[in-house]
Amino acid sequence: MTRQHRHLDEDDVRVRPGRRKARPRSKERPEHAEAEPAVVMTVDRGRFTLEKDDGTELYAVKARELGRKGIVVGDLVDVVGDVSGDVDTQARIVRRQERRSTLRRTADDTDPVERVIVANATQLAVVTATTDPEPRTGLIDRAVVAALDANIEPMLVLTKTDLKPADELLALYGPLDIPVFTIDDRRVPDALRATLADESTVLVGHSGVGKSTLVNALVPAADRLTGHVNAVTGRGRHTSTSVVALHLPGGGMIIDTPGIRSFGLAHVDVGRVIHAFGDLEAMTADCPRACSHDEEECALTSALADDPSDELVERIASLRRLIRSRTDAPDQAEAD
Ligand SMILES: Nc1nc2c(ncn2[C@@H]2O[C@H](COP(=O)(O)OP(=O)(O)OP(=O)(O)O)[C@@H](O)[C@H]2O)c(=O)[nH]1
Ligand SMILES: [Mg+2]
Ligand SMILES: [Zn+2]
Repeated sequence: MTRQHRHLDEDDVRVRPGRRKARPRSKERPEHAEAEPAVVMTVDRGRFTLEKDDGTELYAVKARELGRKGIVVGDLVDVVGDVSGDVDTQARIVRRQERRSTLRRTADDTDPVERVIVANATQLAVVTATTDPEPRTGLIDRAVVAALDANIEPMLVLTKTDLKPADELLALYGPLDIPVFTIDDRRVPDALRATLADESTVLVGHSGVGKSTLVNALVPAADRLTGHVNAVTGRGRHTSTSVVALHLPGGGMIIDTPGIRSFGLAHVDVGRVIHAFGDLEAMTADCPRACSHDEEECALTSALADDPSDELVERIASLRRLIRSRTDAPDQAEAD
């Protein structure tokens, strides 16, 4: 709409309010009625790669009317303009569909700026190497909490078991009752493939743990660049620099992300974490108001006194570790 048009409209309203010419939106912007649905596969400095339902890839920018509304990988959008997919043509994203889920993190726990990592994921796989780089349980716990908060199913993928067995991590995370898979020398177990089928799974973890290696094993055509881990520092090289979604051959999507150092949880309400543990939540009916579930007066503490079985002890300890991960100092100071 030009400036002159807008001015005329205002005049109309002022002078003859009852007789303003009706101008249906569809006539004003006929192209929006023809908008086509697409999914965002990559984002690179304001340029988006989209894929239409028929599999056509196209490039697009955000239409001005979207304003500050963020568009991230996984978003379902409506796109207008040249949607032929020809190189050198650009379409415009005019609408963002409602999101099924929004995975966010903040740089640290006091950072008010939330970064949306990905939209519409149904599962989050925390990828952790048994060694090279050394596992850090803080990041695992925090990523699990962020997933639970966002209504995304968490799972663990433990890589490099050919270099070091996963026993310690398996013992630590077993009681949480979330799916755990191990990867021996880059070989993807069938059970992991089955769990990823027809879902939209985002991979999250430190640099060098093998996220892109896993993507390449799952999607032979992916050709994701992989790096190596520095033998002296034990750190990855931050080989992947942007979020990329890929289709799995059997259906579903896998989303590769750049390695992260920490997972700030400033935006998370840990009160929601316990909902993911139905058996434990059922025991919290007699908790004091606003119980953190990590305190002496908590009903879980008395439940433990009644039933001090190893299973319950470990399960409650695991839940409380997750709850505490929100207030523990994040692995900030640790370098990438
Ligand atoms: N021995 C062994 N090496 C692995 C395994 N999985 C991955 N690697 C190696 O680990 C290194 C890092 O792998 P990447 O896939 O680049 O790691 P990434 O998580 O994508 O790292 P960023 O992109 O930096 O976040 C590469 O040299 C891989 O070959 C495994 O199961 N066993
Ligand atoms: Mg990578
Ligand atoms: Zn409680």
